[in-house]
Parts: sequence; C-alpha cells; structure tokens
Amino acid sequence: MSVRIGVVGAGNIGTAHACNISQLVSGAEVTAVYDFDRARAADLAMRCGAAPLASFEDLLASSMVDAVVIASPDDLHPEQALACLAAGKPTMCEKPLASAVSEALAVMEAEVAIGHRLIQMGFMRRFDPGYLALKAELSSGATGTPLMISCAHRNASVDVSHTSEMSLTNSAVHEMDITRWLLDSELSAITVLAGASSPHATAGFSDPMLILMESTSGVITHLEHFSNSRFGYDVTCSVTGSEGIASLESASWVSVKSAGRSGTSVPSIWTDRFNEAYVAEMQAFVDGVPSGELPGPSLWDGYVASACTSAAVESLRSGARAEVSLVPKPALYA
Ligand code: ISE
Repeated sequence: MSVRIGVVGAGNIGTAHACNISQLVSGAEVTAVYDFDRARAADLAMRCGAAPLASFEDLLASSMVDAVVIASPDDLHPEQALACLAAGKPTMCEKPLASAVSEALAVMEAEVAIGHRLIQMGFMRRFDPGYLALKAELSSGATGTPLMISCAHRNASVDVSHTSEMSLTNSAVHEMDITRWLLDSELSAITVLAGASSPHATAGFSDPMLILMESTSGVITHLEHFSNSRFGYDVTCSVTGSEGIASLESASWVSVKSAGRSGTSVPSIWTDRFNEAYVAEMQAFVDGVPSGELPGPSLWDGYVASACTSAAVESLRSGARAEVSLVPKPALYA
C-alpha cells in the first residue's frame, strides 16, 4: 500500500519533493498540498494529482494524509514539526529544524517524550553518491586520520531579502551537518569571519564569509560560503588526512573542449546538483514509514545543527569565536 503524503510548501524545494514523490520514489504518492499562496498550491497539486488544501491544519487532519513533508519557510518549521509530532504523523522536515536553538531543542524534547522517532531531517547530502563515496574513502583508512577539511559552498545568487544570518542558518547549516557526519565527531566551536563583500550583495550582507569549525576531535574545517558566485552552484569538500587527501570536487556531468577552451558544466541550482540525493532521502523516508524505523538524519541531528548555526550567528555578531554547547544526547538517538 502506498504512503499518502501531504506536502507543506509549494516553493522550489516543496515542488522538487512533490515531483520526486510522484515520479521517482516508489511506494508513495502526493495526496495533498498546502501553501499560503493558493494558486501555487493548486498548480502543484494538479501536477501531482493531489488535492490543494486550505490550511496546514486541514492537511494535518486530513484522512488522505499518512505522512507529511515540511518544505515551508524556515521560521515555520519548528511549530509545524511540533504539530506533526502531536498528530503522530511521520514527517520529513526540511532543514533547518529551527533557526533558534531553543526552538530546535523543544521539538527534539517533544519527540523524546513520545518515545519513538517520527521526524527525519532533510540533510540530503548524506544521501548524495559523492558524499557517500567520500565517507567510504575516509572509512577505508587509505588517507589516514582526518586532520583538516576545506569546503566551498557557493550559490549563483540569492533574493534581495537574504541576510548574512540566513547564509548561516539556511545554507551553511549543510556543512555543519556534513562535517560532523563525515568525522563522526561533534563541533565544539565556530568562528565566522566577514571581509570584503561582493558588489552583488545587498547593503549589510557579508558575502562571502569564511567559517571555521572546530570539531571535538581537533579537526578544523574551513568553509568559504558565498551566495553570489554568479557562475553557478558549486559545492566542494576536501579532507586532508595524515596519509593523503580525499576530495569531492564539484559535480559535473559533461566535459567539453571547444573554441579554445576546455571545461565542465556547472549546475545552476542545488536541485540540479543534488536531485539524486533528494530522491534517495525521500525513498529512505517512505521505506521507513510503515515500520516506524526512520533511517535518515534525526531530530538530534536537527538540534545539533541549530546549536552550530546559533554559535555561528553569535560569532558573526561578536566577531569572536563562539562555543557550541549541547545538551546530553537522549537515548532515543543512541
Ligand atoms: C537551500 O535551501 C539548500 O538547501 C541548498 O542546498 C543550499 O545550497 C542553499 O544555499 C539553500 O538556500
């Protein structure tokens, strides 16, 4: 029997998830869509053969909805995640769980009180074949003990409403998660350095930023985060180990030599670069719903990522290194 999914949010990522569920994920269908923009919801619902519903509450209460995908604006994630927990509906929640660590903690504590996992976090990079290969390479031991990580995360452009804080909570949050996943080690401190800014960044928006993350195992990760690269979407990660270097270069599918130039194509947006990962994370979620065993990133991962981005925002504001402080890990996530 197929898992009937209600998608909350019909923007870029909600649309990508809904289309993936309808066309590429097996064992699931989109039955309901809600977006505050009714026309947008109706359009997406029609594409998926689903019903557009008038409110989030209607979607959650609908007998047509077994499970929920939260792909709404970031600030709505914590209250919607809490409502999904209260309704007992398995949920795939887009990152970030919350911009404020206190809100992320409240959601995690609500799941702990229920006593079993209901929410999988949308850290899709953990399902990307490139990152999986990088993790397998590190686990093989061929490059030795990881000592330092060098990352870049570049978007072609962002909306005029984008802020430095959003670069941290909405975007660099991916590196906070993937670094701890690659290293099997928590982050202990973050320093954000803002220098010269792109002429394409709006006033007051520090872009690019250099983000230094220290792990409890002593590994330092440096991340160039840039929201106005202009040339395209570019994500790289290179791990320097005691015996060698393992690098995940920019994904590229075609290499062309023509007109005196040689090069590869660059994706324009994350849904192009990571669609395989988005499909795989959704398939894992759907497969986990019937048994209640969700294999993907947990609310502990969502909470820790929010603790890291909160430290990053604190460092951006103060100009100083900020420590990441975490509550003890609940047994539910052991
Ligand atoms: C977006 O929400 C994502 O999740 C992308 O992976 C990230 O690169 C982008 O900066 C975010 O805005």
